[in-house]
Amino acid sequence: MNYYGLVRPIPVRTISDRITTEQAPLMEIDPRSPVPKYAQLREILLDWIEESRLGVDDAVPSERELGLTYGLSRMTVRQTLDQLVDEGKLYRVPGKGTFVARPKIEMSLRLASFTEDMRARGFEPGSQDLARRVAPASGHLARVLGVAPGDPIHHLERLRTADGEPMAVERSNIPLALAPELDRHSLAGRSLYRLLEQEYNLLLDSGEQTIEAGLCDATDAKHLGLTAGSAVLLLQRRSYANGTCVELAISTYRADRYQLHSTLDARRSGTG
Ligand code: 16G
Repeated sequence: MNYYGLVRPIPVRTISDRITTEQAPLMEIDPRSPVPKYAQLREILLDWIEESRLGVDDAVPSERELGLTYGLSRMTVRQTLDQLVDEGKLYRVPGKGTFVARPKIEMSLRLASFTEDMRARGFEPGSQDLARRVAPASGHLARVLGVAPGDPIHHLERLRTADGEPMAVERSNIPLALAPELDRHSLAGRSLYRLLEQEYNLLLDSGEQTIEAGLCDATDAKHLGLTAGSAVLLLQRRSYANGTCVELAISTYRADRYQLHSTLDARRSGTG
């Protein structure tokens, strides 16, 4: 932890040192700025993190020290730290202090398996079976999967981990007719998509997904090591192989570890 190293040599850049406003990071609190002081301090702390002056798990200087360095009241400093904790940029350890959190994982918006996605990011994917059963499709599930009501459906509930850390609870619904003996294969530490491809020749080639904000219920909170009511991302994904719906997955992802990122295209139709 470079706690002390940090507090001493913070170079304070003044307005007159600036070459351009874009190049010059805001390094001091400007009392005349219309930007509230807690928000200015937030920018400063974000600069420290982005410029790697504060690394993951490094301690942030105490409220008292930040207050002294920047001439701010403890209440203002606390407001900044609270906000950064809420945003998942910092975390608190009671009795120890406030530390820099790991960056969130960007949720893949491609049709990739969890295993593939985690490996691509340098994490070791893991999977624990939570529940498995075969049950007749309700009218709703039958409609979503494109089968007849009452058709047998595999329900697989898995806890997905990255480097051993719980990340998501995934509940997959797969028509039994497409993967007849799926329930005889253990999925612990194994890729479902791989198994579907190798054993049933089902290569998932398209999908659709909705993502919404939600609050974690008590069951998933226990699996994910969260408090019930924590923010989560709720995903519903339908995946297809050659036009046939193979899986409806209903998943709960930790919102403190995942974020969405997409590139935006401003081109409008008709403008070439
Ligand atoms: C993804 C899918 C899930 C699928 C799983 C298979 C989402 C958000 N994710 O995590 O539907 O079951 O990949 O992963 O729906 P696996 O092949 O590693 O078991």
